[in-house]
Amino acid sequence: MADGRIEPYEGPAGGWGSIRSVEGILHQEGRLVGGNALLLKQNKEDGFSCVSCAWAKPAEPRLFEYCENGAKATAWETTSRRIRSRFFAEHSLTTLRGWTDHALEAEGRLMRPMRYDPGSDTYKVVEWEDAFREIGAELRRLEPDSVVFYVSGRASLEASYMWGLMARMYGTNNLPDSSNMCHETTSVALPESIGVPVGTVTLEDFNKADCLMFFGQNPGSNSPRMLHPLQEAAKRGAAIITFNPLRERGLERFTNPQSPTEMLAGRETRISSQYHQLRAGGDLAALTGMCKALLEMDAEKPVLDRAFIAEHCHGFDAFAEFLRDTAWAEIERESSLTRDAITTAARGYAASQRCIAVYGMGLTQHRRGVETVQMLVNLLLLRGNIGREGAGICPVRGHSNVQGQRTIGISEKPELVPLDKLAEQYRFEPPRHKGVSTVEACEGILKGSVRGFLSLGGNFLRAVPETAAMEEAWPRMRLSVQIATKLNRSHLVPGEVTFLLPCLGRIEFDEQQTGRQVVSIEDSNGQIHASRGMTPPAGRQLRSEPWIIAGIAKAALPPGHEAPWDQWAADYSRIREAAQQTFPEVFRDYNARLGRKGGFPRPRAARQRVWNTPTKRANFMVPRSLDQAQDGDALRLITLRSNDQFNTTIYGYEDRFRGVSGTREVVFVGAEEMRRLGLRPDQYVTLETVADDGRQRRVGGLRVVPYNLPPGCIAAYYPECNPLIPLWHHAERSQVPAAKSVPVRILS
Ligand SMILES: Nc1nc2c(c(=O)[nH]1)N[C@H]1C(S)=C(S)[C@@H](COP(=O)(O)OP(=O)(O)OC[C@H]3O[C@@H](n4cnc5c(=O)[nH]c(N)nc54)[C@H](O)[C@@H]3O)O[C@H]1N2
Ligand SMILES: Nc1nc2c(c(=O)[nH]1)N[C@H]1C(S)=C(S)[C@@H](COP(=O)(O)OP(=O)(O)OC[C@H]3O[C@@H](n4cnc5c(=O)[nH]c(N)nc54)[C@H](O)[C@@H]3O)O[C@H]1N2
Ligand SMILES: [Mo]
Repeated sequence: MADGRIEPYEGPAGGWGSIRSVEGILHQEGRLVGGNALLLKQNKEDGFSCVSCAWAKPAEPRLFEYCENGAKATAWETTSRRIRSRFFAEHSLTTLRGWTDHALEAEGRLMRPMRYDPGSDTYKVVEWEDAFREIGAELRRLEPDSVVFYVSGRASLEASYMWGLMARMYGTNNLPDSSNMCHETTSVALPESIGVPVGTVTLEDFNKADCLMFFGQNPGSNSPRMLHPLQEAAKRGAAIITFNPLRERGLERFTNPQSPTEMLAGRETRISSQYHQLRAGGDLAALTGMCKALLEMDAEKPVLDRAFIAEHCHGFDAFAEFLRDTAWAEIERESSLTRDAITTAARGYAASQRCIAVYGMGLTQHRRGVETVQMLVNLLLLRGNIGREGAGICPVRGHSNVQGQRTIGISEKPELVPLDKLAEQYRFEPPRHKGVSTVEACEGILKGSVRGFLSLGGNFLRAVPETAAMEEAWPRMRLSVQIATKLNRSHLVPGEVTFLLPCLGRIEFDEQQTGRQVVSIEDSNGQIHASRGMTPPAGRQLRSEPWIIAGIAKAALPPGHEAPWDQWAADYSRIREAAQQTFPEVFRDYNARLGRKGGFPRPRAARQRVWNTPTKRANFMVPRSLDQAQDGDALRLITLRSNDQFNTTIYGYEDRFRGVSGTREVVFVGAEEMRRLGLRPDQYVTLETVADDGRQRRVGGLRVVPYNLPPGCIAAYYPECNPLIPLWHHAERSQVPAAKSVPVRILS
């Protein structure tokens, strides 16, 4: 890997940089002519749902309803590059384990089902039917609870429904998904506070809000289509109040690459009206401070929505007492913001009538993430900002259908799934005990209790913490089955019996017995809509996810555990009918409503101020304390996404906004820490985890990049830094790995 170029980027988010970047990847993936036409169908009524982020798709789309990173995702999936069987004959798995994440996926689409051959340490072609027969035989020999059925959040509602049912008929609730590393914190926090597991806002609310607060979410890279409503909000004078240790360009200024006037005039819109660079994990304290400031302001002049609190909320008095008892000194220490700064933020909020609070991994991936999300809800409740037009809570989900998977039954928690319904519908006795989350699956793999692992997409080994120990333990498993579009690290660490099964991507035509199929997904704003394939499949041997799941289910399930697997694989509208029967409230008239323009919304009671909580009210939640972690004088490492990646998929080495090009082997360090630690720019260092569990965790060869960061925290890229995250370092209760405050020291 070249040393790369480090140069501050002065441009806005969007703008010409964005256009050049899209052209670059279309060219690289051999998609120059067809690619542009395809992009016109992205996020359209008669087209496909983007395979990148989960941000809402408007019912009245723009001509170009895609962004720089959506275009990259499309080019990456529809690439003209192919992995032929010859490739595997020529490269052993041992060799391939020396390749980078980028190099592996850049080889192109997987083309044939493969079985690992331990003798030659290579993958060899297998026929689909043989693969199913062998996988079925292995599964029948294993204890159901020793097998894990992981899903990454891209699989459609239809595939996810079948996957969940297959696991339960097999006999286990071991159904972790990527959400366990992501917004599980939200799924634990919000039901207790407001009685729904998801956000409460729609796209129209964004057009009506006069205040937006951003906590730990980076729209410029991770949900760039959101920059349009953000820009419109900024232009109409809405307050945009941001909390982030880093100054992220998309939250600072934006030029709409689809507006000729803005592009030609070089006109930028300033986005955030206030930008607070707090320390990593400082949000719980900062939010507490904002609530406290509101209470203090209210003593002078009413700013609380007393009527809403009296009619709809529970626990206000205890919460107010907690705020009075919490000293500003503690708030300032934990957040690293001044009382003045926090009060200014509170004033901006108090001046608004309709406020939306947006958040992402900067809140969920911390030890005290659940309490932090609940404190954000407290702040909204104080001014009645839930269940009202132009206001609400907005967790920005990651994968395009990760929210939908939970809706349609992918969960390790049996209480979240209508098991009685499934029992009745399919005449079997579903397992009633809890399954494993992602962290628990990792624990099981480390101690040997997990014997089989099936993965519907994703790159589990690269996405989870504790990379070294996980890779060491994986080969002791009996069975590893990976269903995927592109080659990644998780495919290169085999179990005793290992299959790699190539599937169609969402952008491709999905022809089945009854014709071309449509799938559906639920976006981050609770809207369920259809997605149609638009391009010929990359190869004749590729199969759809529902077809593959049907094949495994038929081979693995004991007699008497029957569902119409073949009918479902032949006609996805039949899967939707079945899902409608299982979840009648959410998926009422599923097939009919899917055909509507813009799809249909899932019910979210909190929008109507109906509170499905134990108290039947919206609850003010009081945290145990304000400190995130007892990490002493360790630095808090934030693991970041670049603008040129989708999770473990590394498109390239251009993190334009952060001015890093040609390398990912860097660590961002603030001026004060540079001085304190005596570091020089461009010096190479090693990061070491600070933990007293007797295990050494290090990542070396990182080039020091001076960066605007508050004292006490540094930043580097995910997944390169995952070897540093101890498995036990996760959010309390939600078990989301605390990837935004890993305790480390710098060795130079
Ligand atoms: N192009 C692209 N799009 C994506 C993805 C991708 O990798 N690439 N991934 C998808 C997925 S699965 C997800 S979950 C989302 C992730 O999208 P985001 O939620 O935006 O996740 P990150 O980029 O990991 O981090 C978000 C921000 O949190 C800030 N941050 C870190 N620590 C703290 C903190 O303690 N407090 C505060 N207030 N801020 C903090 C970081 O500086 C960063 O700006 O995006 C989805 N969309
Ligand atoms: N340190 C650190 N770790 C993190 C995070 C972090 O911020 N910091 N973020 C966490 C988060 S938010 C998430 S969501 C996880 C992501 O974890 P995963 O969802 O497991 O990982 P991805 O990188 O999204 O998976 C990419 C792979 O999916 C496969 N794929 C792509 N499209 C399809 C398809 O249509 N079908 C199938 N079957 N396969 C497909 C391709 O083979 C590709 O290589 O990582 C988590 N890990
Ligand atoms: Mo995610």
